[in-house]
Amino acid sequence: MQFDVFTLFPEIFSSPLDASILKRARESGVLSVRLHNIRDYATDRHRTTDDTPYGGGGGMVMKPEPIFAAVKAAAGGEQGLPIILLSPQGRLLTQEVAGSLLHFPRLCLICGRYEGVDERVREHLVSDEISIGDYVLSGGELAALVLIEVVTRLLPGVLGDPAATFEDSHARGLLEYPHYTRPANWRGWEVPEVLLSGDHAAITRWRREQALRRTWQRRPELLQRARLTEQERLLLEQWQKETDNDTG
Ligand code: 9D3
Repeated sequence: MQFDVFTLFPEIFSSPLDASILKRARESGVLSVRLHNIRDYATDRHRTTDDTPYGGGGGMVMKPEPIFAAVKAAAGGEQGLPIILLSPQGRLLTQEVAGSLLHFPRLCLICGRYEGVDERVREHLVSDEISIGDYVLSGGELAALVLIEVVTRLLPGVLGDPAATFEDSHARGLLEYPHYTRPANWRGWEVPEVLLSGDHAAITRWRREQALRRTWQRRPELLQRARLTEQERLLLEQWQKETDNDTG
């Protein structure tokens, strides 16, 4: 998978792409990230990439010409090539959205800065607009890195054990169960006995219940779309009755 990233701050990408999973994916050839500095495509003497907004108001807006020129130079008019703007107004990045991007061999990511980009970039260049959540970043770069990481983890051969990916909490639509490692007793804090029992059926049951309970307590909205067994639905009903009794 190839990402072409358009940014005024390519240096932001160095460390994240040069460590851990993203580093290995690049070394193995599964992932390629090409960084394009938008400033290199500004043609005036000061290589200007931003300007004051028409109509007034504070802040600066990214000029359209250098962005169009950069994308044209890197991607030409390649048919069906997604050109994604990272923006607070985009659709929310989810595991499902990441999965839908997987079948493209190549993606262009435009990172905005300042107050945003000239609207004509959106209207006439961009094919998709993605946000990573409802909080304020200084620009699209960290969001682009999040997108690259989320998508890369889904590429075949990137993670060691595909079964582990499948069991990922978010794959099942639930939060994770609690994890423990040695020592079994640390400062008097014990690991739950069932995990030491060697009874794999009991361990699986315990983990399912823990994952379900956590989701119900912390992210109940996830339960609407979670893939649950009949057993799990009964447990939920039972917990709900218990709370209704306690609070009623
Ligand atoms: C404080 C500035 N805001 C004025 C109302 C608007 C604003 C402009 C530009 C807020 C953030 C940004 C820069 N953010 C991104 O480019 C961005 C982003 C984000 O801020 N949150 C979540 N996802 C994304 S993707 C790109």
